[in-house]
Amino acid sequence: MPITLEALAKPVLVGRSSSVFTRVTRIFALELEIDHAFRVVPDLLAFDADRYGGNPALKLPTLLAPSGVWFGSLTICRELARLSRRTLHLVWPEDLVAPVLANAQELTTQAMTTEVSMIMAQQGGHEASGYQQKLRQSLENTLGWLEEHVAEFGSRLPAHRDLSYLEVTLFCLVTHLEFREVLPVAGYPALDEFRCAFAQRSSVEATEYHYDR
Ligand SMILES: N[C@@H](CCC(=O)N[C@@H](CS)C(=O)NCC(=O)O)C(=O)O
Repeated sequence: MPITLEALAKPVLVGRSSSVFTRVTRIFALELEIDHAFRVVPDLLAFDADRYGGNPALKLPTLLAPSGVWFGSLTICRELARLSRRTLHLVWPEDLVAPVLANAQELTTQAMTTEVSMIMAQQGGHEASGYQQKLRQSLENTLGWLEEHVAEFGSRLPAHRDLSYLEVTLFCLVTHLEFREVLPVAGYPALDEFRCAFAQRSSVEATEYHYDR
């Protein structure tokens, strides 16, 4: 059915409760107190863009808002911030001027993408190819780098921040690796400490990963 944005009573987030990129947007929506609806994408192998809220890349999440259709987690989080009545101090990727923070953001979002590729490749039922082995190595190298540097992030990010895209994405990545049993985080004590500290937020508790029925 075509999307009539004007008819929306409230913004609709199109995604999955088991999706790493969707969780990023759900945490932002809760922290920003955006009243919204959630529409589940039932089949990630569907070829029809309408199933993904209209995203021609066949990816989720997508936000349907009165202002238009927004593709991808960062784009969505920015629109949620514009829609919000709250004046939170948000830290975006472009605010990360220290190399360690900018690199951490790059590596975190790349690791999320790598993990998605690994999971989607398994759905095809293929045997592990040389490229899939490279993806795993890339993920392990990246987790090693993040483990080495994560203790610096807290002190280098602005002290008075309410929320940073870096910390939300890193939290969603680390917990998703556990949830999908891609990589046990037990071997990364500093990342695990970060995870425990960030998990104190109520927005985290309300967005626990689970499979939609
Ligand atoms: N750049 C996108 C990436 C979104 C993405 O990869 N989403 C995954 C779900 S977590 C997806 O759509 N997977 C289906 C596929 O890769 O075909 C974003 O930032 O939201």
